[in-house]
Amino acid sequence: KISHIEHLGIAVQSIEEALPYFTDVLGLECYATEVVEDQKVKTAFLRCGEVKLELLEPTSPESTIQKWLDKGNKGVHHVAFCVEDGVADALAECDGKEIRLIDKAPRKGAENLNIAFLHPKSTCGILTELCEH
Ligand code: CMX
Repeated sequence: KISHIEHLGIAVQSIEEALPYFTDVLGLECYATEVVEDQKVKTAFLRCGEVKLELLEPTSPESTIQKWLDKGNKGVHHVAFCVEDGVADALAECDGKEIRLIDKAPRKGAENLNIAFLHPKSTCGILTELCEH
C-alpha cells in the first residue's frame, strides 16, 4: 500500500546551475547533497512540504541520467512512492500483477532508503521507484 509520494526525481545536467531556480525562485530549502556511486549520480534534496525533490546530476557519461538527458529529455525523471509494508512485499505484489521489475530485490538508494524501480513500460510511462523508511 502506498502512503505518499516520497520524492520526485528531476534530472539536470548541473545541480550548480539548476539549484538557484529551486531555492531562489521557488524558495525551497536544499538540505543535503549526496553522491550515489552505483547509480553514477550526484543528488541534491529539497524539501517541498511532505514531498522531496531529488535533483539528479550525472557523474559519468555511463550514467543512466546522462543517457536520458542525451536523448533530449529533461525534468521529471521518476516518481518515488513510499510503501507501508516494505519494498520486498510491494515488489512481490507488483510481480504478481505482471509489472516489469527493474530491481528484483530491494537495494540501498540515496538517504540509505530501501528502494526498487519498476519499468516505465509497465507503469503508464512513469519510471516508478518504490521506497520505504
Ligand atoms: N521515464 C519514462 N520512460 C523512460 C525513462 C524515464 N525516466 N527512461 C527510459 N524510458 C523509456 C524510454 O523512452 C524507452 O522507451 P522506447 O523504447 O519507447 O523508446 C524505454 O524506456 C527504454 O529506455 P532506454 O532509453 O532504452 O533506456 P534503458 O533501457 O537503458 O534504461 C531504464 C531505462 C528505465 C531501465 C533505466 O533508466 C533504469 O534502470 N532506471 C532505474 C535506475 C535509475 O533511474 N537510476 C537513476 C536515479 C538514481 C537515484 O534516484 O538515486
